[in-house]
Formats: sequence, C-alpha cells, structure tokens
Amino acid sequence: MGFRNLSLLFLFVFDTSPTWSTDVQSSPFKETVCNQCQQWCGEGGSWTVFQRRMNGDVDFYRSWADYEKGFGNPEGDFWLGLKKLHQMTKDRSMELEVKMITKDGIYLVAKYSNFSIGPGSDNYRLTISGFSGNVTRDGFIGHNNQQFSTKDADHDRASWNNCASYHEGGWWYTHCGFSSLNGNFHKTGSNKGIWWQSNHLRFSEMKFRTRL
Ligand SMILES: [Ca+2]
Repeated sequence: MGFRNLSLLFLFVFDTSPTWSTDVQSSPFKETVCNQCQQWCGEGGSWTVFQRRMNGDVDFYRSWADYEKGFGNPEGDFWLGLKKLHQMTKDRSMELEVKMITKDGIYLVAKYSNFSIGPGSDNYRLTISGFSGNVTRDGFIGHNNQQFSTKDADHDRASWNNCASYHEGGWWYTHCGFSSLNGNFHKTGSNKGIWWQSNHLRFSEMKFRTRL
C-alpha cells in the first residue's frame, strides 16, 4: 500500500488496531474491537489514535513537512500529521489519553480533559489541560500553549538550542520540557529515546475523542 493510500486510511480508519505484542495483549490496555472498521468502542464514542511507538521500525527524527503530513504505518508506529490533528480538533472540545509502557514494564496512563491543536499559521500550538491518570507526574506540565518544533523548525523557548534536534524528534517543546514521545526509539538516557518525566518508555500511544 502506497503512502497516498495510507493518507486516505488516516481519514477514515479511526483508532486502528495494532498488532499487539504478547505483553500488551494481556495488559489493561487491551480494548474491545467492535466492528470491521476497527473502531474501539469506549464509553461515549470512538478514539482517534494519532501517535504510536511500539516497534521502532519508523524513523521519527523528521522534517517539519513530514510532521505536517504524517508518516508511518497506522497499524504500527506512526504519526497522523499536524494538519489532520488541527482539522479534527479545532471545532470541538477533545479529551486526550496517553498510554505508555516503561522500559521496566510498568503501564502508565495520562488523561487530559481538554486538548486541541492550532493552525499551521501558529505552528500547530498545543492547548492542553485537565490532567489525571495513574501516572503521578504530568508530562505535559508547562507544555500548554507551546508551538510544535522539528529539527528544521525551532519554535521552542530554549534560545540556546533546538530541542527537537537535541531530543531527536518533533514535539511541543518548551525549554525543552517534561516529555518527548517522538524521540529515537532505540536510545536511552535522560535526553534521548522516548520519555515522560523520569520514565523511559518502550511503548506509547496517543489518542483523542470528543469530550463527553
Ligand atoms: Ca530553540
């Protein structure tokens, strides 16, 4: 399937079902696949997954243009794209859920009651609030109202460097911040890899739905 067709899939297949690894299948994260469109029926409506890291076979250290249009495999590691994120969140209040598995196999969930992405003319600024979940520390603390940055488009608050280059992935960085879920999958350490506060991760998934 070419990327052109994948792009169409992004528009119509919400919350695509990944090929779960064994430990994820047995985890609290397993959800019910309820129809042939692979929509997962949570209470009050279906989720749209827009980010997933599970295999490490997709390069996330990419350009602004790539992060705008999206990349990867919607059944595996992928980024939906900033343009679609803006289009799908601009008119209604959305809630966000972030699922993570640490390097040590601990399952984390962070939830936000308010989530939206601004237009490209404002560098896809993040609006996020209402944190809850089983993870004690908010990985988006301070990231509210930040613009998106990539290795070739520095919109962060750190005047001394480009956080997207330093952490090797596009994100709504501050100085540089408390999370980086689009970093290099295989690297570990405080400044590389995929991390949320002090947690180094081997799985992440981000999704939103209309707030009830
Ligand atoms: Ca900077």
